[in-house]
Amino acid sequence: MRDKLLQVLEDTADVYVSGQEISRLLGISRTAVWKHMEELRKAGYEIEAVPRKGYRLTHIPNLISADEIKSRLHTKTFGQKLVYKEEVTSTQEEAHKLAGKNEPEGTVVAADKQLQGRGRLDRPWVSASGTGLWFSIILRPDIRPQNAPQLTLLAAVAVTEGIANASGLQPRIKWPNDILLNEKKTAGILTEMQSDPDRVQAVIIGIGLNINHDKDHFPPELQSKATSLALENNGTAFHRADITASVLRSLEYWYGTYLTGGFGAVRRRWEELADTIGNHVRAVSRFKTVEGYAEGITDDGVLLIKQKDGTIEKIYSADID
Ligand code: BT5
Repeated sequence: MRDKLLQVLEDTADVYVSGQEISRLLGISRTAVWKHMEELRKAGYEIEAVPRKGYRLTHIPNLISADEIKSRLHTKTFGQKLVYKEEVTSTQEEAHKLAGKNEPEGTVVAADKQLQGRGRLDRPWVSASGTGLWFSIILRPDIRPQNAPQLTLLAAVAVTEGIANASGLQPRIKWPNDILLNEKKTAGILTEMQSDPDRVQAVIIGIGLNINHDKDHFPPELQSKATSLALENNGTAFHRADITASVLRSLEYWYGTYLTGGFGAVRRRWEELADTIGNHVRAVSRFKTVEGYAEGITDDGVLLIKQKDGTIEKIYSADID
C-alpha cells in the first residue's frame, strides 16, 4: 500500500491532494492513509500537509527503497516481488537462494551496496553504496541450457533501452554484456543458471547500473574504462529508482517478446544497438585469442569472427578489445 500511496503523491506532486481523495483512490480509510504517510516521513520523504488543502510531496530522499522502485514499475510480474537490502554480499547469491526456494519468475533482489559484487569469471564488480543500483532477477524460461546465452543479449537490449527511456542518454552494447556510454562501461550483466542436463530450472540475471558515480567513486584502474549516467549527463544525477524501474519494464517487454516470438526480434534489435558487429575485433578468452572481422551473431547468441584466412570462428565467451 505504501508504494501505491507514493505513486499517488508523485503523480500529484504539483498540487495538493486531499486525504479524502487519497482514501478514495486507494480504497482505504483516512486513518490508514495517515499511518502510511507517517511511515513515508520516517523513511525520509517530506510531505507538506496544509489544512483544507491536503498533502503534497516536497522531497524524495536520495535513498532508495523497495517502495520507490515498485511505485514506478508498471509491470505485470517483473519486480512485483522485490527484496531490497542496503547491503549484501552479492545480489546473485541472494537470488540463487530464493530461486532454490521456488520463488516465482520476476522476483528481484536489489541492493544499495555489495560487499562482493562479481562479474564473469569471478571478477570483482565495484558496487559502492549511494551510487548505482545492483540487482538480480529470477527467470524461469522453458528453454534448453544451451540457449541461455540468448538471455544475456536480451538483457543487454533491455538495459540499453531502459537507460535510454529514463535518461535520454543513448548507450551502446559491446558483445556480449557491456553497456557503454562514450565507449566506457556504465552497466554490466551476468547471466547464471540452475539447470538439469536438458532443462533450465532458473536463470539469474544480475545487472549492475552505474548511475550517480563521480569519477572518484571508481578505483584508479577503472577510471578510464568505467563511467556512470551522471558523468555522461554533465554531472546531473538521476533518481536511481527511475532508472531501475525503467530497466525492469524494458526487461519484461523483451522477455515477453522472446517467449512468444523467439530470439529473432531480440537479435535484430541487439544488432542495431551493438557496436561490435562490422568492426575489426580481438576476442580474448582464457584459452585463445581470435582476431578478425565481427560478422554477426548466431541464433544462439554466439559471435562469429571472420579471420584473415577466411575461416569463421565461433566465440562463445570472451572479452573484446
Ligand atoms: C560484468 O562482468 O560486467 C557483469 C557485472 C554484473 C554485476 C551485477 S551487480 C548485481 C549482480 N550481483 C553481482 O554480484 N553481480 C551482478 P565482466 O564482463 O566480467 O566485467 C567485470 C570487469 O568490469 C571487471 O574486471 C572490471 O574491469 C570492470 N568493472 C568492475 N566494476 C565495474 C563497475 N562498477 N563499472 C564498470 N566496470 C566495472
